[in-house]
Amino acid sequence: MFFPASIRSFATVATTRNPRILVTGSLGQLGTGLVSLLRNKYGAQNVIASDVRKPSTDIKKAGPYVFADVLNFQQLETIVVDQEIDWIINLSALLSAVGEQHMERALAINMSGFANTLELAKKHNLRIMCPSTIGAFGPTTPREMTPDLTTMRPTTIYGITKIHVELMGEYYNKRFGVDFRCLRYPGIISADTEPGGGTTDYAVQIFHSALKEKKYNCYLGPETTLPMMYLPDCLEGTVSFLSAPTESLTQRTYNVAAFSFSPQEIAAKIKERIPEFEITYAPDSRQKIADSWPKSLDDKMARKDWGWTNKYDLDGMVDDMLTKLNKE
Ligand code: AKB
Repeated sequence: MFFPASIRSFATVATTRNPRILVTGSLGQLGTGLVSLLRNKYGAQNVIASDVRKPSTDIKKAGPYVFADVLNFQQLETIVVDQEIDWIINLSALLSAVGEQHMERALAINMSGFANTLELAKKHNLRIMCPSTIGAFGPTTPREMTPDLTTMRPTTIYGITKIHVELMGEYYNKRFGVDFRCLRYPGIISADTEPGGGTTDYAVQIFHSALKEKKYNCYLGPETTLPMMYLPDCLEGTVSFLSAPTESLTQRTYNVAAFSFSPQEIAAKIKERIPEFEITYAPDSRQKIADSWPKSLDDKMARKDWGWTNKYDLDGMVDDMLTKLNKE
């Protein structure tokens, strides 16, 4: 049966009371910061953080935290019903490099886990957001200023599962009116939280090594340019996208970009600030993955439709990362 999107619009929820939000996979690189921003905006008690691990005491103190495994539909549904959830943000995923090592688990979490949350969104009238990635593109995609709609033949399990997320979410939106929203994130650089198992992780590790050891051995070659973004921009952008009026969205999946750099470019920026720093290169299996991804993204639709903008450029990000990590 076809339900027009307007019937399932969530504008009513947003205008009558703050949304109640469940964030899955909240202990990953993005989750802690996203939960905290959402709590500032919508109230601490309205944002339920969840994951399959024990949280730190600080996280536990900051607001509600529950165990939630995206593979367990019934358990998720209990949380959605008991906690009167309106929005679900599914951050549970295995990233590109680790996904190649644990293919079955990546398929399960990234596809079946997402399918559970999407089905819950349909059944309980939820807004659902699940990130996609530059990894959804592939070696036959145009690599410069890659647009939202283009050739997409990813060659990693991660990319394949994220294309699945995009297509299934858009299908549920068209067919059942589910308010599905999706951003294609570039590599995310963060000071307080560590990435895990991605191809772009080097862009975080390099800062830690530069400060501790004054050297870094990079697993990607010097000229491997990839799109990147600083975490504060990623989080602000995500919250703004989540709260954008449904009518402003002309599509459901958007590229978002900030700047691009290669290992030799970021190393030069660090060396300007830490002159003793030296980088060496030992490309491994992640090189092939990085070579199949875009060098830069065209995100004009996100900028036009819901006002996406990045505050940090490359120099601003490098300065802020070094300041924050130096304080630790
Ligand atoms: C990864 O490297 O796998 C992720 C991504 C770009 O989605 N950081």
